[in-house]
Order: sequence, then C-alpha cells, then structure tokens
Amino acid sequence: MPAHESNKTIFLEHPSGSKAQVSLFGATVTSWVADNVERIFVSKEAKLDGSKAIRGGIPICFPIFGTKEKIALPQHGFARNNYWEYLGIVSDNDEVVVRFGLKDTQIPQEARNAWPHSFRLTYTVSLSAKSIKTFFNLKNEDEDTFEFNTLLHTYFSVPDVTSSQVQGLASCEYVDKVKEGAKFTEQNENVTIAGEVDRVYKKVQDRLILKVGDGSRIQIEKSNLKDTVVWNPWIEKAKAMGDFGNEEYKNMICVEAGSVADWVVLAGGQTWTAGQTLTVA
Ligand code: TA6
Repeated sequence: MPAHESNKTIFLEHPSGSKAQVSLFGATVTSWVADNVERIFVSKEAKLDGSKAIRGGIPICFPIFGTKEKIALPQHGFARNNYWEYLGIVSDNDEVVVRFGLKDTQIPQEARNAWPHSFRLTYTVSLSAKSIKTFFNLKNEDEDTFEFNTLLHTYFSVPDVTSSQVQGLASCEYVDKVKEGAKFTEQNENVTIAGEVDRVYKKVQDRLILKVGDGSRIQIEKSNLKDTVVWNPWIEKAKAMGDFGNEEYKNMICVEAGSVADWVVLAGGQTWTAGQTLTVA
C-alpha cells in the first residue's frame, strides 16, 4: 500500500522499496529510507507526543527563523509545532505523493495574534526510488503584503559527523552564530565538522552534496530558497538539549535549505512555492 495513516503518522512505501514517514505534527518527515538505509536523524529523546517540535527529521520553520524581537512566536515559528491536516495521496508508478495543509484558522489564537495574517500552506512530500521531495506552496490570503522566513531544518543521519563533508559552499558569505554573528567567506570546497557549527550561508547555489562519510552521497537541490544553514551542536549544546542525547551530535548533521537571511515578501492574494529534492547517489 503506497500510503497509510496510523497514530497521526503517514507511512509511505514506493514500489522500489524506499520508504518514508511523515508525522502530522509539524508535517515533519521523520524517516526516509533509500537503498535500505535510514537517511534522516531523529533523536532517541525526541518528544513525539505533540508537546514540542520533533528533535530531528525535516521540521518546517515558518513564518520566522530563529526568534524575532517584534514577533512573539517560539523559535523557528509555529509550523513545526502544530498539527497539520492530511490532504491525501496521489500515487503513480514513479512517485508516491502525499499532501498536508495548514491554515491560519488551525493555529492557536496566541500565534495568530503574534503573526496576524491569513495564509494557507500546502506541503507536498514526494517519494521515489532514490529521492524525496519536500515542497510547500504558500498563499497570502490577506489583501495586504506580508513577509516571512522559511527553512527546511533537515537532520541527516551520519555514522560519524567528523567524517562528513558538505560540498558546494566555497566563496559563500556566512554568518557564524558560534562567533557572535561575525561574517566570513567560506574558503573550503568541503565544509567539515570538528566542533560546534552554526552558520547561515547566504546566496548559496541550488545544488549541494552531503558526503555522508560512509562512501554515500546525498544531493541536496533547493528550489526558490536562497540560503543554507549548517548546524551541529557538538558536545556542550548537545548536553544542553533535553530532547537530544549527549552523544548524538556524533551521528547527525543539519544542512538546511531556506530563505532566512532576508524576509520573503508576498503580496496579498499571491502564492509562493519553494522546497528541496534529496537524492541518494
Ligand atoms: O538551524 C540551526 C539553529 O538555528 C541553531 O541555532 C539551533 O538553535 C537549532 O536551530 C535548533 O533549534 P531548536 O529551536 O530546534 O532547538
């Protein structure tokens, strides 16, 4: 069966044997198995009861990234910590496609007060033999323009993060959140992790390669998203997160496609589509 729902989770299976899972909480992809290997990291300590955003998977950051002084929303916004509506399945021989929806009328009043705009988000997850696509379509249902950030906060599972590399960021300017937001230009074709990394790379090319470290590669192709965040909490930040194992930093790396360095401006009545395609190579 290409897709079925159980316990507020949608289970997808492609004829090739690839699989995925999407929690209705945050429409969070919590598993992607390709070539019989789990590619997505979810912490063993993650809360899966809807009490907080899932620590891992592909959380959707919207309408803000981080926190904003004048917008009283939790870090990374409300999309990842509210239940989305399951809109059903479209399936053919090549892809299993499921869709999820979130409207302003479905979020708590407190969040609506903090970000008082009428919107409709439709999120599409498409599973094929070697790829998973996660795209969202946002409609501004206000008459007035609004602005937002958005980002796919993808946690990749790796055997040893010190052996992983992110290829394709050379010459990109980045903001280093580990160095008080200082700005640098990436000098390396391959970014490696040997300590806490929390960088917002700006105006990044659409195709990056995650060299997992076990000989496999994952192509990360973003669409209509300008920036990419690379994050690993390392030792001290790992200990500080209650929903993250102290040693789990060794087995994950976040490479996050988004538009976060600047606001995206969307006129009333207009729609905006963006997303990413992850492909095992
Ligand atoms: O994407 C990197 C980041 O912004 C880090 O600064 C860290 O805060 C991470 O997101 C996780 O944020 P969360 O709110 O999920 O704990």
